[in-house]
Amino acid sequence: MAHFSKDFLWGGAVAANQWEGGWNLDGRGPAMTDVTTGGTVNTPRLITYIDKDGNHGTLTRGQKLPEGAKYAVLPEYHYPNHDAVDGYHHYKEDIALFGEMGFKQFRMSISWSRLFPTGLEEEPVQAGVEFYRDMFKEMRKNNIEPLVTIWHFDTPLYLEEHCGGWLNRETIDHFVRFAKTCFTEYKGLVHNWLTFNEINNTIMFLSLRENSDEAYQNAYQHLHYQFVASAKAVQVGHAIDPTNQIGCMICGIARYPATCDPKDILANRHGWEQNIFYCGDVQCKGEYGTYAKRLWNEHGVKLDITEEDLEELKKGTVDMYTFSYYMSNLITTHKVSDMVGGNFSLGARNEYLQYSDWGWATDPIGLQYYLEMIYDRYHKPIMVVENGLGAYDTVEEDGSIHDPFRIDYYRVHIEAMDKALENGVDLIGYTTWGCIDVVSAGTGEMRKRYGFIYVDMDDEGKGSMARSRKDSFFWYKKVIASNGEDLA
Ligand code: BGP
Repeated sequence: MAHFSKDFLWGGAVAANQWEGGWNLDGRGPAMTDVTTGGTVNTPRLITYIDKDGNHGTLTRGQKLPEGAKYAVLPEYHYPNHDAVDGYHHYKEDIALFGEMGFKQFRMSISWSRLFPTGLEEEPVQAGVEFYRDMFKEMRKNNIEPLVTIWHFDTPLYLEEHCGGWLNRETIDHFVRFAKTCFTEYKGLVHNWLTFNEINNTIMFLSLRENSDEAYQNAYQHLHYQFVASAKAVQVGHAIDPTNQIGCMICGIARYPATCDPKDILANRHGWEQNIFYCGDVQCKGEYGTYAKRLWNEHGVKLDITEEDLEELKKGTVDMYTFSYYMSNLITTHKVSDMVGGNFSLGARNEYLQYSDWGWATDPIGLQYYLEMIYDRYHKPIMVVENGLGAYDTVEEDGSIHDPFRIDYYRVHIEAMDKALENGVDLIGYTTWGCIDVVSAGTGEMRKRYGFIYVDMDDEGKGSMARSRKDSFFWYKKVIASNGEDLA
């Protein structure tokens, strides 16, 4: 007998910049993803610009724009997020397919620059507001509860380029105005919200790119402003509609020490603090953990934090903890010869686990471990709002798509959630990542597919955008209909 409650929120998730497309339609302004090319598992996505002499150039994430240069869309590159999988024109069809699978909840995000093209406007673009309103109405028609991420990696490019982005305290106010617009316009249509997607990414993946004190200074400052923005948005959201449930969203990578060397045990513990607890503690408990001082001191970080900020953090704690879960990593202080390759994977290879084609370790026990540890830490309702396997799909001659590997991945993770429920975790929802194929965030590829629904679109931007049902579509439909009982 499975342990999912009768109102368990089964569903799927996407993000505006990876699903919607329509990047320059109806007044939308650009975001960083619109000047970002596609990459592969081994080659990074590039950010494109024109320098002050008119020469074309590229950067990788975290690199600074040269003096006088401007971000630009260049004709010699393909930008996969421009059209993505055209959810902008297919949302009715997509939501109907989610309804057919029996979704109770659909997680999506609102593109900030579709409402506020530069981020600085006082009033939103009406076409953008209506687009999402119509989408929410469509979900309601299909008995699907929206779960709305307010920020999913898409600060308006103007704010990034001209105003210092999240290193400028004023961005807090721009974000809160955006969030307030969402809470006001969609009152009654939306009850469940997340402020910042994978907020901890800023610190978690930093060491993969660079290790300078300046980089840490910027990362912790950026995070502090986002914490304050989140806390203020939570208060505004509650004031506008007290029934709103607002959550944090953490990139949940479980981590284990690679050996029993006490140095590895401590390094692993410190890794949990820096990468996972740092953000969750502030957003759930309303204050920085005791270890925060150690983390700042390690890099000589001095933050702009006011007394008023600390008050806001206390008043704006979240109602629920949500996280993405794809994999676990091994942490060690020893030199290792067998490192895991692939984007976003860190550390040594775990000989007990299997790895995906993108180097991500499939580890359902890591999900159970994470759920039990986090619930015990915060005692707040939890949702797993991303989980899935990025994999290659083959379309057969008759159009069918057989994806048993995806079904196998989901089965073991749903079983792990069931165990955590049995052990007392208040897990209330599950939205699989990329329930319909979308552009990969990490690599910009289309061929890294997660969906139950296939989209005919390739890495070069060729395809009809037609949707079709994979085998996993019918399987997940059965899982939801049986409330997690029938995983066969
Ligand atoms: C998370 C993001 C998503 C999503 C997912 C899968 O980091 O919140 O936006 O894309 O990871 O990652 P990828 O697309 O790189 O496979």
